[in-house]
Amino acid sequence: MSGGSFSDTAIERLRGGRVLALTGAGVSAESGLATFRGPDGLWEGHDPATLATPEAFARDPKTVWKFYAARREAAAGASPNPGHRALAVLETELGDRFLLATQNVDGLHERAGSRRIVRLHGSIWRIRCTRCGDEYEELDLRASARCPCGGRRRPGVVWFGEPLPADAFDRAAEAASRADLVLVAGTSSIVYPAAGLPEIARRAGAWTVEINPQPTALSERVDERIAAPSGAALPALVEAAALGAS
Ligand code: BJW
Ligand code: ZN
Repeated sequence: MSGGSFSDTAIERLRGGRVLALTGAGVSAESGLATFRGPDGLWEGHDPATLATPEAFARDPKTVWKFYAARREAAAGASPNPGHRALAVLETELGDRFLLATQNVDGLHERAGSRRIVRLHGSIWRIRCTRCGDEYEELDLRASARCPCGGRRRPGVVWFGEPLPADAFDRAAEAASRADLVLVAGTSSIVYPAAGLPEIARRAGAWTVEINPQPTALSERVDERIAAPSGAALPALVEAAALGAS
């Protein structure tokens, strides 16, 4: 599929301005990972967005752990796609003019090479004890659900009603308020506060571009829409700006 045609404004701002990229589950769809609210959006009969809640964990921790164990396994078996890699190229080319704020917890951006990254919703590769608070990186897929202190462990992700990791939203909001260009890729833009970042940027004068094959809650409030998969559109953008050529 074509990567869509970006405006001159987007290309110019990419070449010379500050850029914030905001990503969601759709960016990993072409790596074979399920989105939250897609047509194939059920996991063993459960709505994933309902499983990703403190209430579900309190009621039925085994099912919630099974859901995250399955996602850890799927993510471990997946590879970054050209969309992830294009964002890593942008970071290499733009340096401190670039920041990636992701809602994704799968680690694929990091595996593609992104380092200037804010993880708004945590990581499935981190685990935290709900009793003693011990938090650590756990890459072993058979992570134990019990801490030595006797407490129950949980995935190090952000569920509905929980605050985002300290500083994560502030860093992203600061980048939004200073951005010349915002690229919003692969998100339905219904989950706040992440979904509010493009509006912060736009009010401060940024040009906002949505990359998503489907219209979303944000579509009518962006300057430009690229109706294409991010795995095609983001590399096309890098190429159009003649970045990452060497
Ligand atoms: C493609 C594609 C391809 C497909 N290429 N695209 C203001 C108004 C109303 C409500 C609120 C508000 N502020 C806060 C709230 C409450 C709540 C909220 O937003 N609710 C709304 C649903 C109404 N927010 C919260 O509770 C947040 N916390 C908070 O506000 O705390 C306040 C607080 C402060 C102090 C003390 C205590 C509290 C936390 C939100 C946490 C969200 N967590 C989850 C789970 C994370 C862990 C996990 O992954 O399991 O995050 S829910 C889920 O949704 C996940 C995602 O990151 C997030 C967003 O989903 P995303 O990424 O957009 O995926 P989809 O599936 O929705 O969309 C995929 C898109 O991709 C689609 O558009 C496709 O078309 C597209 N696509 N293929 C490009 N190839
Ligand atoms: Zn503990």
